[in-house]
Amino acid sequence: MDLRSIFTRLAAGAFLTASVVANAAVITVDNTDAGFTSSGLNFSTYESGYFGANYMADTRDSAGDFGLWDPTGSSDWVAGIWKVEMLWTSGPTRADNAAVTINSGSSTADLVVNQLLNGTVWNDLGEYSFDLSGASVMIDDSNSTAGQNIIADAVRFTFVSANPAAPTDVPAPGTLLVLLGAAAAVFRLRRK
Ligand SMILES: [Ca+2]
Ligand SMILES: [Ca+2]
Repeated sequence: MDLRSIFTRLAAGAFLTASVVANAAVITVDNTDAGFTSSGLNFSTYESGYFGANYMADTRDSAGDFGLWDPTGSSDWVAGIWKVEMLWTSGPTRADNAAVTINSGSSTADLVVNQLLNGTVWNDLGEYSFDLSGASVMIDDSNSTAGQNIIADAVRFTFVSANPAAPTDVPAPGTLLVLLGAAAAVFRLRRK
């Protein structure tokens, strides 16, 4: 095999690896999906660039509005590290301080998202370690002031890696000392 064909095969292998990564589990939860729940939000198609059939906007001056995306109903959902991205539509009344809570199932991370910026594109909210159950992303209007509204459209979860497992097959230090002691005893017996 000449160098050129080796490089061609290496390139094909790299491409295959890249495509496997690209095809890793991606779960998109839209505001019209079963995994989405909300309170105080209204459907809208007023601004373009939404994901799916529509998006939802809050009622501004009434408090307690929220939208929640739960990916755990998907057959692709597993415990592990997932990248979280959120899409909203652009508009002049968007909240610049939307409260977003990432719930891992056993702990939460609080973010503040500026929805006046980067509308209609997937916005990277970071990578988080999630449990098998209880995982969700929630947006609410607890930071919003009069005239601001939060937008709930779609959240995309992309699998990154499994959670690192705790080692289970390493002998405890005491076990190792017992083994060394036994080896020394055998050695002494042989010398006798
Ligand atoms: Ca939508
Ligand atoms: Ca509100």
